[in-house]
Amino acid sequence: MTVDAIIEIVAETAPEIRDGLVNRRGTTDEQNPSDEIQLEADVWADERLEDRLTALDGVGAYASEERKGIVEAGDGYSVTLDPLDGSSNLKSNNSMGTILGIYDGQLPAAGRDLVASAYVLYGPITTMMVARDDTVTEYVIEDDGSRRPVTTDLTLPADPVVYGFGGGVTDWTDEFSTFASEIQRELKLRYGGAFIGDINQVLTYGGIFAYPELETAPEGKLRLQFEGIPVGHIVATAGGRASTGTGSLLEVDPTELHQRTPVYVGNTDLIERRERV
Ligand code: FDP
Repeated sequence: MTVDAIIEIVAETAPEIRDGLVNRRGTTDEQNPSDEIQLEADVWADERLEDRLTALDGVGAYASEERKGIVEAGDGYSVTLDPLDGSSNLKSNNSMGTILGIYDGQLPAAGRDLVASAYVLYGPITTMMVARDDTVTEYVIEDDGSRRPVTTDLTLPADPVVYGFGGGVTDWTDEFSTFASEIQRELKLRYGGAFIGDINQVLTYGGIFAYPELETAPEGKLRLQFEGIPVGHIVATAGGRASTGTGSLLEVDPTELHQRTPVYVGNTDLIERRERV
């Protein structure tokens, strides 16, 4: 069925994206719709995935963090991609990811329209986390693009261990600083600068990731449609909670494709504590 085929295409493309990074570390002269300078790798990964996904029967629309508009492809699911999440890590050779959302509805779409979400992590090994049918499965992706499940029914560990908070400390709001100083006394810092790398730490060890609202950017940095909702869905399906800091991230109705949002994801009690501050 189409949902399987979409996930399959992203998995099959992952080794090719990984292999192609080495010669695409430079920047382009272009900016993405969020006014960030695009890397050659961002544009290339987006084009690869757009070509393959829009050719699939049952894909109705394709949208990505790297292009302004929606590519209409016929009738069927709306597919969103952050083709290379955390691509500024390419310069320093650190982890990056690809984030996928599959929505049964027109874009921009809310969390309730998601039928599946997934991410690929380009770490020392290539893995894929898939949330669908109320369960999360972690796969290893082999060099030929095939997938092998390594963890089924993945759930967040009950006792949280790690935290990662984005944004400059001097740009944090007083409210967030108060919350952060409590957490910093309880958990161990793990922040690598790529959402997917940092989220995988939280799903593995338990804890909290936040890219909060900032004094200079009240909407934070991460994109609701391409990053917040799909990753929030994976964390919620694994038994955690995804929030804007004041309410569920999965209940937000996006008004613009590229809108940003504060993101808080991780163990439910930690996220609820933030919502109560
Ligand atoms: P990047 O700018 O490298 O694409 O998507 C935005 C993102 O990375 C996330 O992956 C990451 O969590 C965050 O930005 C890192 O931002 P900071 O550099 O401000 O820490």
